[in-house]
Formats: sequence, C-alpha cells, structure tokens
Amino acid sequence: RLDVTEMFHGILFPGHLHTQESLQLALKFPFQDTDILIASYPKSGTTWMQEIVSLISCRGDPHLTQNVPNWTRAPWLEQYYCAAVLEASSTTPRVITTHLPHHLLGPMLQGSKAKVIYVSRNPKDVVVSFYHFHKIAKFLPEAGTFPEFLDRFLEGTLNFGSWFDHFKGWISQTATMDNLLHITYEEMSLDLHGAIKRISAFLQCPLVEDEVKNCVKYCSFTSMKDNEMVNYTLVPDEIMDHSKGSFMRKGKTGDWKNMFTEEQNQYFKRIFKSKMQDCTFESKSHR
Ligand code: PPS
Repeated sequence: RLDVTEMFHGILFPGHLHTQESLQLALKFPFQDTDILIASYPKSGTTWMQEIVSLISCRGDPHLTQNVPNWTRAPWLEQYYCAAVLEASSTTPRVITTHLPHHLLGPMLQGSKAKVIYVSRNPKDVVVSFYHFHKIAKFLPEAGTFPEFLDRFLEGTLNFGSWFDHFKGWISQTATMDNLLHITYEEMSLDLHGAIKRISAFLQCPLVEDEVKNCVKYCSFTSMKDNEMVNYTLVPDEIMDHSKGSFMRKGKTGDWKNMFTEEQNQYFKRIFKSKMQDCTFESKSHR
C-alpha cells in the first residue's frame, strides 16, 4: 500500500496525488467564466460526467474520449498535476473536476460565471462502490471489514471526508447559484438520453438528435468499460491492483441491497435522518 495521506482542513486526501501546496492552490484557483466544473463526492458518477461533458463538447464525436485520458481532459483541481495540464491545454471551455467540498471551494466560485455540475448518488451505493474501490486502490487505506468501513463512512473519517457535509454544502447552493446544475447518478441511469439533453442545454451546447444518440452510445457503461482512456487500466499496478477488481465495477443503482444487512440498513437510515435534518433536498433516490 502507498497509503500516504495529506490532512487538509480536517479532511484526508490521498498523498500520491495531493500535496499541501496543490490543495492550497485549488482554494485560490482563478476560475474563468467559460470553465465547466464537475463537483462530486467520490464514487458518485464523476468519471461518467467527465465522459458526458467531453462528448457533449465534441457533439458526440468520440475521438477525444478515445484518445485522451479523462484525467488530462478533465483534471482534478486539487491534484498536483492540474496546473501543468491546464497550462498545456488550449481547449475552451476548460473542463475541471473536483472532489472538494463547497465550503472550501465556494469563495473562489463566488461571482464567477463558471458552470458547475454537481453529481450525487445514493450514499448507500456510494459506500459500497467506495468499499470495493479501496481494495483496488493502493493509495487508499485498508478497507477493513464492511461494517468497519460503513462506520468510517458515516463518521466522515474516510479519505475525502464526510459525504453528508459534501452533499449538504453543494446542495445548499442550488437555490442561489443559477450556474449550478445538480444531477443524480440515478437520473442518468434511468434516462441517460434525457440527462444528456438536460446537461447540454445547461452548458448552452444544444445537440441534434443524432449527436445526443452518439453521446449516449459512447458514455454507456459497456463503452466506458472497454475504453482504456477512462477505465483506469492504464494506471500502473503499483497504484491500482487490477487483480482485485475493476474501476468500472457494476455501474448499477441499488447494488447496496447485495451488501447491506437489514440491521445495517436501519442503522444507516437512522444516521441519515439525523444528519439530513437540516437539508431541504427531497429525493427518494438518495434514501
Ligand atoms: S471516482 O473514483 O470518484 O472518480 O469514481 P466515480 O467515477 O465517481 O464513480 C465510479 C462509479 O461509477 C460507475 N460508472 C458508471 N455507471 C454507469 N454508467 C457509466 N457509464 C459509468 N461509468 C462509471 C462505476 O462503475 C463506479 O460504480 P460501481 O457501483 O462501483 O460500479
């Protein structure tokens, strides 16, 4: 295991990609009005959204998504290589990704016209996906048993911090930020075609029907699972143990039902209810 972490504002980040300097720089990032920012808690559909946004900006043409890795065409703002990638790229709009919570990134977004897409997913599916990912990702701590992992998720002590803080922070902005689109993994699973149209309208990049169809085709789970520019098989074994599973694992909603016991479900529901008391977001898909 690499298992080196950076503690930043009380949140742990994997140390192979994050440094104190890169994290500090992210908080001072001068957004341009043309930027597109994809924000998400890990395992919520980040990679899927990177693919969708890339495909929309290419009007459904897969040349870019099949030749440039997702971390180069939509780098994570807080990771150390981001500045160099952005400097080397001349494409507009820039697509940038972040797992940072809103309370850290908010100040630099204030007054900016950059378009922000916040992707969220049922937290029970997030924790299951994250648990399996911990087994592959050598840059994350040992997963331990699932009950232990679930406790750490609910306490907010895993890498990238609390799902609840992350979700509530970004969601709290939906009422006031008109350049923020919230979309769920569940919505994309249910109606990918409709979701792509909604995202392209938000990005002011309307597509004709054939272009939408091509986007749907190339960002389907099976296409992405076979695309080495996005399925993480290019990452060396020292960083990801590919014998332990694949990044493109199942791509389904409701997989938590195969992992949670009834007691764990009740326990989760209790904590969810108390932590979400102050949140106005109402969605069956996240319960
Ligand atoms: S990360 O590490 O934060 O970037 O992970 P993230 O991309 O947010 O989430 C990974 C999960 O998203 C699933 N995925 C998809 N599902 C459906 N369709 C498509 N096209 C797709 N692409 C990625 C991926 O399989 C992970 O979920 P699980 O449940 O583990 O399969």
